[in-house]
Amino acid sequence: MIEYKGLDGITDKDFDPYFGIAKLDEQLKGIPSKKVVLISASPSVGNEVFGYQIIHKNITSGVKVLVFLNRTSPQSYLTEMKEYDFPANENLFIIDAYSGITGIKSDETDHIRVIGNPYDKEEVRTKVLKELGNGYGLLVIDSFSLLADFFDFSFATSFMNDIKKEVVSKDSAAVLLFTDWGYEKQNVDKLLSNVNSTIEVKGIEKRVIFGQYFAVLKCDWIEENPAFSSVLFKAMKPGGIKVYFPKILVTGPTDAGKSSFIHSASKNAVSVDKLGGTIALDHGTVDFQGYRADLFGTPGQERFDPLLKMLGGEAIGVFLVVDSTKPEQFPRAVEMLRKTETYGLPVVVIANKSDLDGALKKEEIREKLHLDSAIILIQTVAEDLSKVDPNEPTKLKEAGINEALSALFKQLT
Ligand SMILES: Nc1nc2c(ncn2[C@@H]2O[C@H](COP(=O)(O)OP(=O)(O)OP(=O)(O)O)[C@@H](O)[C@H]2O)c(=O)[nH]1
Ligand SMILES: [Mg+2]
Repeated sequence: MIEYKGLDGITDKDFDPYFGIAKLDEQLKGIPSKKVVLISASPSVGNEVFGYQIIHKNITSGVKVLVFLNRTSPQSYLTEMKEYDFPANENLFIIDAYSGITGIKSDETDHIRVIGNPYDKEEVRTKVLKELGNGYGLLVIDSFSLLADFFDFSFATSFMNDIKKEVVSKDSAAVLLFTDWGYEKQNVDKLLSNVNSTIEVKGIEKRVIFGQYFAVLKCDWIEENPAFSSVLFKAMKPGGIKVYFPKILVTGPTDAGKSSFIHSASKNAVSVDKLGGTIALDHGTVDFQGYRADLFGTPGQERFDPLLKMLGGEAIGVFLVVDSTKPEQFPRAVEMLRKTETYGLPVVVIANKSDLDGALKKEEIREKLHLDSAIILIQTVAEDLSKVDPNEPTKLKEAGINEALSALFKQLT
């Protein structure tokens, strides 16, 4: 049984397999057996990485995955997966419906089955259904739209129905990668109505594509039917699909620990500092539980206040860092939220330096900051106080950092 640990670190063992994609697994609780999922991309973005990510997640969790491949050769497929740091293992099996088209000879192995004549509908159908009968946790078709191009849409749809019957009887599941090249609407609608869940993958386009997002269009195993929001993502090489937050602001009074927080949360942080104090900004990229976020830190000193509005522009969430021993700075903290014009965005308050003598308790801080009960407050503390160098961003303990990141990330999608 495989595990997916979301932002809460919760393992949901009822469902199997999973997408291995943050937010998607949180919204849909994985891919239950007997279900068929369509990943439908617009032509400008491509959805192959969704396939790689799903395969990787499942084969590394002990789920046997069968890939029906007609888009490229098994060799280049495996090479590309490796570029995302997703190596093959003994749980991955491929049906090669590509080599026969190119005339390149491909040999059957334990893990690669070859379709001799990929132009023969019946050979394709029989070979896939027969192989599925041998028992797999998941079938991935890459690509379903190529099947429709190659034969015709009605074959693709009837083949999908056969596959559906087979996965229902064998307690398996299927993911179809589909690119909508402008097929007839009634064909696409029929396909969408026959699958259990559809996830669309699209680009945000303004002359060039400057962002990509996915959104759950439908899902028949989530009962309450919540409104699924669209989720920005980046496809990283290596790393795969990360839910992406382009700008999160980190603000708060002088010396509270903003730079320390950013440096502790990210691997590559840079600061523009003078004698330890930030004079322009901090920037760091965070990778956490399948999420990626860019953190931007403001200076705390009032003489830099003219920068605050600019730094706060386009932020989608805020960490407000305060020094737990300095309630006299709390009005300043609230003023900084106002000056960055981020008031009203999701905010998580970080009560730092909770190790120091005189640090206020959580409830005292909430009261003195006049925090609404819905706002989450997390205490953080430096890792090893004997190693605190006053001229360096201090390393904060990971537990507090992780608690703060998951508290804000949960509110952002
Ligand atoms: N004791 C203790 N010291 C801390 C802690 N976190 C940060 N510090 C120290 O507090 C000082 C300020 O930390 P920074 O992270 O530079 O604070 P800042 O909010 O970025 O400061 P400005 O950029 O000047 O506004 C540094 O000397 C840190 O070593 C903590 O949890 N405990
Ligand atoms: Mg700083």
